[in-house]
Amino acid sequence: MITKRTQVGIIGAGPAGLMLGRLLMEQGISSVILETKTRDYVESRIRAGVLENGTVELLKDAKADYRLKKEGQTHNGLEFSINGQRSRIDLNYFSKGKSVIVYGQTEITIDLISTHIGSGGEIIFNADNVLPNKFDTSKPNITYQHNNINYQLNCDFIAGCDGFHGVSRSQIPIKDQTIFERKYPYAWLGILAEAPPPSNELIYATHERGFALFSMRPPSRSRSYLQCSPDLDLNKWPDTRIWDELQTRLGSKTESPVCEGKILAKGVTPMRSFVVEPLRYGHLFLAGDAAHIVPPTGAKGLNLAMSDIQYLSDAFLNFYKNNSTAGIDNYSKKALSRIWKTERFSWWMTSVLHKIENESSFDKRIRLTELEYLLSSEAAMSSLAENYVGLPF
Ligand code: RFL
Ligand code: PHB
Repeated sequence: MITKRTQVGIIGAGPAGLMLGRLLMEQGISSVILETKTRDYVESRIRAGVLENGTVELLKDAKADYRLKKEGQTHNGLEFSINGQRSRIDLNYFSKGKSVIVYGQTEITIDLISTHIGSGGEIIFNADNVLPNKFDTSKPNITYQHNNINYQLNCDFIAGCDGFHGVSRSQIPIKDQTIFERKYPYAWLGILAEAPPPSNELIYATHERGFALFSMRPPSRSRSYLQCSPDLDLNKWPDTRIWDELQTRLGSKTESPVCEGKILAKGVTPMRSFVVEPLRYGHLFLAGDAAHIVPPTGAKGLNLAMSDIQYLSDAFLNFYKNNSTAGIDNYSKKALSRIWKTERFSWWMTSVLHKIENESSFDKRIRLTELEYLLSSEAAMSSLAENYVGLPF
């Protein structure tokens, strides 16, 4: 067993773990990031695409915004399509000057990894059997194997940034976790295609046949999603069927039809809302998808991981620079307050836009009326815009 030492041991090299490692390093605090997958795998995962201003600011602090500044697309509005009838919400106007940036999570991951390694940060990819230990004491450690050699990483704190299926949350005694969860009876079939999107802004569409989302990956690709059954068989969805369904749900009489092109990736994403409380157990802190999941309809998962990391890095900084535990003591409460507001928004966006099987005529009318109200009320549009561009970090 080889013993190593760092100040903060980070489990997971997703956006949360990478951002934490970067921000700590910028403040002179040491960390080691342990990741179970290969670098190639982590850098090719396709996920989020919409960034709030707070996330963009953190990427700047992390010195990982050099490509984002050139390639990110500012979006000042978004569209809703209801049974083919399209309406635009001016996010910039209703949020008093704010906007979102469209830039893929895949690119963010690549940029964070390259900046971190380029500035001497340590990320161990392909680490096996990563396990946080003794985190109920002030001398925790993480054990792992790498290239068949056993390691023990001693640290002051452990950050569990290992996503929903990671090991960190599962090591906290069940009796000390309170879990809040909602599963949705539908999923998303997502595609990335070599084809221009139907509009230069995102379109959230609800239709008799279900929800569809038309997004993009600048400069030239479209990223689209279709509401589908969680057990959808991808073999039964050849490209032509996907394009037809996207076209139908956008509305066949639309002035900007769906452009077809080579489909580069296809995948099914289940939908879930999940929160564990608290986010701290002794010297182990959970952040990002390890602690909470939102359904992707509001584009919030990555952004929420970033606000956790802002609070957690500030807390560690306060500990190391000012010898104060106030930040780490307050981390869970502070992060959960923003998490729950974002959970509410994501649940609401999801519920009003998706069709459920056997929906009663009353429930359907209420759902459509909610959308009609949204698109006709300045107060409702302001509320949507405030949440979509992101509540303050
Ligand atoms: P991640 O990205 O899951 O990273 C966790 C990392 O931990 C590693 N890991 C381990 N490492 C060591 N030891 C173990 N035992 C480990 N177990 C796991 C994993 O390999 C991985 O590298 O979590 P993180 O960092 O908290 O980041 C969260 C975001 O990835 C997630 O919330 C977003 O992608 C959600 N999301 C969206 N968020 C947005 O803000 N805007 C969007 O537009 C948006 N769209 C989406 C999305 C998620 C989607 N899917 C596929 C779930 C669209 C989709 C389709
Ligand atoms: C995406 O571009 O992947 C995306 C955009 C908006 C969402 C979810 C995903 O709400």
